[in-house]
Amino acid sequence: TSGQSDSMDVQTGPQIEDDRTGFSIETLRRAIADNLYYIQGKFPEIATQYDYYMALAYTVRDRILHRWINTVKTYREQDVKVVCYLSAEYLPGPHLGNNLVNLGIYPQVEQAVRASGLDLNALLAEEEEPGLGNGGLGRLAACYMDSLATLEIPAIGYGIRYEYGIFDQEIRDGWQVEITDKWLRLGNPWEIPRPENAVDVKFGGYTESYTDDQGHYRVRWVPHQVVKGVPYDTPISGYRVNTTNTLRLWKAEAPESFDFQAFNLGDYYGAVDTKITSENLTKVLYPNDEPIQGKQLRLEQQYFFVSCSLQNLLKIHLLREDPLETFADKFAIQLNDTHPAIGIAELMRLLVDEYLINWEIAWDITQEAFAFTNHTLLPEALETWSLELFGRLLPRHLEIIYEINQRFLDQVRLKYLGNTDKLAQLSLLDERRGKRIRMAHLACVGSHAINGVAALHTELLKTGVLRDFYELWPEKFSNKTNGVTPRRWMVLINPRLTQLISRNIGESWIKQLDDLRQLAPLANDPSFCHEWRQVKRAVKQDLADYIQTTQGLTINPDSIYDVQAKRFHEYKRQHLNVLHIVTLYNRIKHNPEIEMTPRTFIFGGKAAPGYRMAKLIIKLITAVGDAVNQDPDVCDRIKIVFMPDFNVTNSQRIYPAADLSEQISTAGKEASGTGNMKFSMNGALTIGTLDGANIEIREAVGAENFYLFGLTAQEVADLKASSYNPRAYYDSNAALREALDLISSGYFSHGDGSLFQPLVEGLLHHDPYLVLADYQSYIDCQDSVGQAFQDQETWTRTAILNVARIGKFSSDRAIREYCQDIWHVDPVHIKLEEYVQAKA
Ligand code: F58
Repeated sequence: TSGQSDSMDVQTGPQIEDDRTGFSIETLRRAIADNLYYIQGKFPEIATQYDYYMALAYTVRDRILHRWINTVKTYREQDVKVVCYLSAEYLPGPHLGNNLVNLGIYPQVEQAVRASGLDLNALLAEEEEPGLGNGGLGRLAACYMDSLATLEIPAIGYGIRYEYGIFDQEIRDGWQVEITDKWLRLGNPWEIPRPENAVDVKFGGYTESYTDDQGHYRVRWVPHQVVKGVPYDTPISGYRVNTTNTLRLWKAEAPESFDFQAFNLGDYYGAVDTKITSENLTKVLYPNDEPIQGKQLRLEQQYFFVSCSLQNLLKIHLLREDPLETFADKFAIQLNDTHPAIGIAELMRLLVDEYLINWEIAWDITQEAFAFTNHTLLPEALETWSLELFGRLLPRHLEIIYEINQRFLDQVRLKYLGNTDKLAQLSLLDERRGKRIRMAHLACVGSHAINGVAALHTELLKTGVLRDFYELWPEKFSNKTNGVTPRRWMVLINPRLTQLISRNIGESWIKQLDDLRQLAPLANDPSFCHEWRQVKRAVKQDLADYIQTTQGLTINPDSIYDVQAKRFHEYKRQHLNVLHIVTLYNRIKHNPEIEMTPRTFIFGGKAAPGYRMAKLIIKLITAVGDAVNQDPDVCDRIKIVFMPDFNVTNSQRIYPAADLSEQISTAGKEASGTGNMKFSMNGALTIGTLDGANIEIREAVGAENFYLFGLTAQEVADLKASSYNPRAYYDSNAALREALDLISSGYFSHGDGSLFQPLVEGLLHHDPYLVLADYQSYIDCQDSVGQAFQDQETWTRTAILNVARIGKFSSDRAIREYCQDIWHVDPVHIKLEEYVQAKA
C-alpha cells in the first residue's frame, strides 16, 4: 500500500456510486472487468498483464474525468487567471500510481486488483513512462504541474508530444548503447486527442506590406509551408482535491488540404512526402542536455509548439468574450528556459498582424504576460540562432525582433549616453560570431520577471551572464529555488517511510512539508530510530533484490549505498567519484587487511549520444566495476553497480535506498539540482560542494548534518583566473597520482593503455571542472563519511534530522512563490456538485 490511511477522503463534494465514478472495492473490480472487455476487447483467458494494466488505467481515468471536466468548466465560467507553463520538455513519470495516491484510492484499488486475481505492483510495472525530457528541467516542469493542481491553481502545461522520447539506455560491453523509445507503441490511456482544436502553424516564405481599409500600414506573412498542430490532453490530478489541470502536448500533422495541389498535378509521391515532412517535426526529442546549436528542426519544434499554444490561448480568451487588452490579466505565461522564448515575438505577431492591435499596446500585453526562468550558467549553453536560419524559417519574426531590438536599444542609449559597449552587450543580436539572435536577451526584454533556480544561481546570473540586464532592471530579478513534489518523491516511492512518518506525526506533511519538523524530537527517541533503521534496511534489501534479479550482482544491504544518479556531464564530475573508488581500491591492494566500511557505489544516468567524454566516463565506471567486483582481495568491501536506463521509473527504486547522495559538481556550475532534494527527503545524507541548491539544503539541515567539501564558486573563479595547473596536484599527491596512473596503465582495459587516455590527459592538462583541485578535499570528506557510518545510531539521527528539516524543498513552496511574486494568481476551489446534478 502507499502509506496513507484507508479512509477514502478525496471528495469534497457528494458522491455517487456508479461504475465510472464509484470507489468501493466491488465497483472497482467490476469496472476493471468491464474495461478489459469493452476497451481492450479481451476476455480473461487471453488477457495479458498489459491488458489488465490498460483496464485499470481506464478505470482510474474514468474517476479522474469528471473532476477534470468540472475543473475546465469552472475555470471557464469563473473567468479565472490561468498559469501557462511553456516547456519543450516534461518528464511526468508513470501516471497510474501517482493518480492512485492523489485520488486517495490506493488501498481500495489494491484490493480490487487482488479480488481480480492480480497483483497491483505487477500492473504498475507495465506502464511505459513518457520520457519527454532530458533531465532536471523536464522533471521540474512535471513537479510544478503536480503542485499547481494540488494548490488548486488554474494551470495549463503546454509542450510537445514527441513520438520518440529520450532514448532507452543499454549497456553493452560496458558502453552506453541508445535504443529508440517507442513509448506509444501499445497505446496511451492517459491522453485524449482533441483534433477539433487543431491549429495551423506557418513556416518559411516571405512577408509583404499592405495598407488596410483604414489606411494603416500592415504586414502579412506568406508562408512556404503550413503544419497542423493537434493537441493531446493529459489530466494532471492534484493531491486530495478535485482540481485536475491539463497537460496539452502538440503533435505535428500535415494540414487538411496538404494533398490537393500535388494530387491535381499528379504528384502523389510529393503529396505523401509533405505529410511525412510535417510529421517529422514532433518525431523525436533531442537527447542533448546542452543546447542544440544550429539545428533547423529544433527551431521548428520550438516555434511549432509555442505558436500552437499561443493561438490556443488567444482562442480561449476570445471565447470567454474578454477584450484582447485584458489578455495579461487572464494568463501568466512562464518560459521554461529560452526554448519557448520565440513566444515573445509570436505573441507580438499574433496581436499586431492578426488581431491588428497597435505595437505599443501589444508590447505592454506581452511584457506583462511573460516571465522567464533561466536554468543554466554555462555560458556555452546559452541558446542563439543564426540570422540566416532564423530569417529563412521565420521571416516575420525576424522583422519583429529587429523592431523590438531597435526600440529597446533606443532606451539603452538614453540611459548609457555614448556607451557603445553597453549597446553591443545588451543587444538581441550578437554581431560577432556571424550574427546570431540571443534568445536569453529576447526572453529578458520581453518578460516582466526573470528568475534563477537557486540562491547562488540567481546571484551568479546577476553578476555573470545577465549582469547588464540586472543593472538595467534590477526589479525584474528574483530567486525561486527549485522544489520537488513529496507526493511522488516520498509517498508514492517510499510507502514504508511514509507510513512510519504518518503514524508518528499524522499526514499533514504530505501537503505542508514543513510539518516534517515534528520529526525532529523523535530523532532522540530510540524506538523511533530503531524503526527508521528497519525501514531503511528493508528498502535497501528491495534494491539489492532488484539488482540481483536484473544484473545477477549480489550487494550487501548493510554496506553504505553511495549513489550518484543524474545525467552524465563533466561538470557533474562522475569521474571524481571514480577517482575515490580507485583510491579505495589502491588502499586495499597495498594493504589487503585494511579496515574499511563496506560500500556499494551505485551509478545511474545517460550521456548525450554525441558527448564522447561522458560516454567514456560511463565506460570507465563499468570497467572499474568489472575489475573491482571480482577481485578476491576486495572481499566485498567495495561493489560497483551501474544501473542502466536511469529514468523516472528506475529512479523511484533508487532514491529511497540511498544512504549517501553524491552532489559533487564544480561549484558555480549546477544551477540547482533537484535529485539532491529527492535523496534528502528519503533519508540519505549528502556529500556535496557549495553549489546550486546544495547550499540551501545544508543551511536547512544544519552544517553538522551535511558532508561538505571542495572549493567555493569564488575560489573556482579565482583559481581559473590565476592559470590553474592541474598537473601540480598530480605531482604532489601520491594517492591521486596512483589512481590516475592505474587508469592510464590499461589495468581496467585489458591492457589497452590508450582507452582512457583522453580522460586522463584531459584532467592532467586542462581539467576545466577542477577535478584534481578538489580531489583531496573529497577523499578526506569521504573518509569521514566512512567513519560516521560505523556509528549507526548517530547516522540514523542525522538522517532523521535531514528529513525533518527538508520541508522548504517541496515544489509546493516554490509554486506558492511563483504565484505570489510572478504570476499573481489565486487558488480556485473545484466542487463536484455540478456533475452530480447533471447525472442525477
Ligand atoms: C537543469 N537543466 C539544471 N537542462 O542543470 C539543474 O541544475 C536544475 O536543477 C534543473 O535544470 C531544473 O532547474 C537542464 O536539465 C536541460 O536538460 C536542457 C535540455 C534542452 C537543451 C538545453 C538543456
